[in-house]
Amino acid sequence: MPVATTNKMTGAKMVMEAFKEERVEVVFGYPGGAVLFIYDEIYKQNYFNHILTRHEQAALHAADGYARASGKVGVAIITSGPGFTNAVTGIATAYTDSVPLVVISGQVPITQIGTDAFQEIDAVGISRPCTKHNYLVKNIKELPRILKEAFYIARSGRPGPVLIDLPKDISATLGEFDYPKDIRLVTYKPTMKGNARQITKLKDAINDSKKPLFYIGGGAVISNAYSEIRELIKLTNIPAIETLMARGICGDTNPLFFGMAGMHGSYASNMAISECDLLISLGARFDDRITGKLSEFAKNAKIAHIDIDPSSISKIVNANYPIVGDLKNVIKELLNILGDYDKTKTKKWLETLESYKKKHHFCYQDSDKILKPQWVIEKIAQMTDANAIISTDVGQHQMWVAQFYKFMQPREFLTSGGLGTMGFGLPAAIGAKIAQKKKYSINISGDGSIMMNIQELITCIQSGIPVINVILNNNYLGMVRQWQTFFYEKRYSNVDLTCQPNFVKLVESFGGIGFEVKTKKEFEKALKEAMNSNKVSLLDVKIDRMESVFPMVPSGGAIYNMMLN
Ligand SMILES: Cc1ncc(C[n+]2csc(CCOP(=O)(O)OP(=O)(O)O)c2C)c(N)n1
Repeated sequence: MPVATTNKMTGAKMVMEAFKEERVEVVFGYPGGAVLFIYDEIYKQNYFNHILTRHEQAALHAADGYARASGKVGVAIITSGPGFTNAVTGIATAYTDSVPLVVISGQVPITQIGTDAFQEIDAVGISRPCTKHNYLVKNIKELPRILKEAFYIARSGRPGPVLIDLPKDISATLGEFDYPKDIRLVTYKPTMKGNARQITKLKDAINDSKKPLFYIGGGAVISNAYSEIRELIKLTNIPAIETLMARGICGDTNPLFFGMAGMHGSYASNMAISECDLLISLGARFDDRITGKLSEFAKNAKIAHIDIDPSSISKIVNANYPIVGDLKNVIKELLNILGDYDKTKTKKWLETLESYKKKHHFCYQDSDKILKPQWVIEKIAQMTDANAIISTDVGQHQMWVAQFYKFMQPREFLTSGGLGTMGFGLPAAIGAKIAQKKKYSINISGDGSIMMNIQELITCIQSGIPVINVILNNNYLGMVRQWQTFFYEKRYSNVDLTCQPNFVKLVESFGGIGFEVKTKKEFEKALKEAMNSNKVSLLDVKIDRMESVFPMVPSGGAIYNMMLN
């Protein structure tokens, strides 16, 4: 008797069906020979939108920006060989910042793997160190399960990018689409609940501590724990600091928030780390940009480390109170058992930190002759009234944004913290605008960084995505210039960018609107116009060339030794 084959479809169609099951609303990608069957199916379907970027790296950053802004899984499709290698920077960027992505790459047909076929590359091998998990699909029968697992693995536990390398012949092969309802992975079971005994020990440690400090990292954003964290801070009166990746968790006007920590962190936050007696890490990973010289880091403190990823606990700094679990759950549990914590205990400690805040806060010497980048950033915050998602590239502008923009909520700031990828900002802003249509999506970039993915302006035009680009133009690879100023006796080796395109004409040639800005008045006028236009725009803002980012902890130094100006 013939077997009913109602569920039979090609591998390419299975990919579409899985996207439907996973409620994917947007896919970013770039076609090529190895993914032609998939693109043929994309043509036929009408339940998700496909955004054609102009470079595979940008497809990955756009999917990443979408994921960061929405909290959902970002999806990208790329072709084999150069399509895949172009995408590696985007995959690695997402991996370092724990961003959930499902990436489908085309591969040469199974029979040609290992033959140096046209556009063959070992995608699984190359991506091994920069994906949370990866698959080479060898049999059509495996594809439904692999698709289901990929979404699950990408978003669960410590999120990250998952790669599915799909040979072209498999995308054309017919098979049964039995999409699994449940996931059964014997070796992968993220711990969601923290150990009750450990949480009680942490509670006791908090009670015993005279100078406790919450050190909040990107995990707080990922686990959507911000309201619990704000409650915890309020209930205990314990001061808090954030890493770059956690900006917005506390809300910048919170009186118990003492700023961003690390190499370009606030004086008060770095002193708080150096003087606290209990450092409570909430989803932070003790990056070297925060710790500085390890032997001097939080020398007087016992360390509590809460993280969903067991391998990150005690990896860099030994934890006295290790707690594996989802941050939101652990904090809820902690809130349950804290009882009547004596809020007055931290009074003196807060006074000390307040005095540090007063002594050195983020500041700059404003000028009416030349635009200061910090002023521009403050103005953007003021004019958008926190109704914006800000993405950045990498360099001085990134640090000024982290210091001077008033972040009131998480997921308002998208930046490549771990890998530090120039070229991230514009494509990430595209993804962000799709995720949060009602908010302004503003990419604040440097004149060096913007050139790394400027072709994506045309993606914005073609897909009707009105991203605002503000270039803080100092005619330098500014951050490198800053290091050369202080640590290489002003030998400005290969950082001069005085030769640059006419950015206004450039964006106009793409079909957007541009403004050259030299004064405060021009800036306000241009930004207003850009915000009202609903068009792709670019503001070329000429800033003080020699402005530097302060405070600065010299690389490898102790974080209490800050260069303050
Ligand atoms: C892809 C990549 N290449 C090189 C670097 C090293 N790098 C870090 S900051 C920087 C300068 C950035 O200059 P610009 O974009 O003009 O920003 P600014 O520092 O002037 O604000 C460079 C080259 C990097 N982070 N990423």
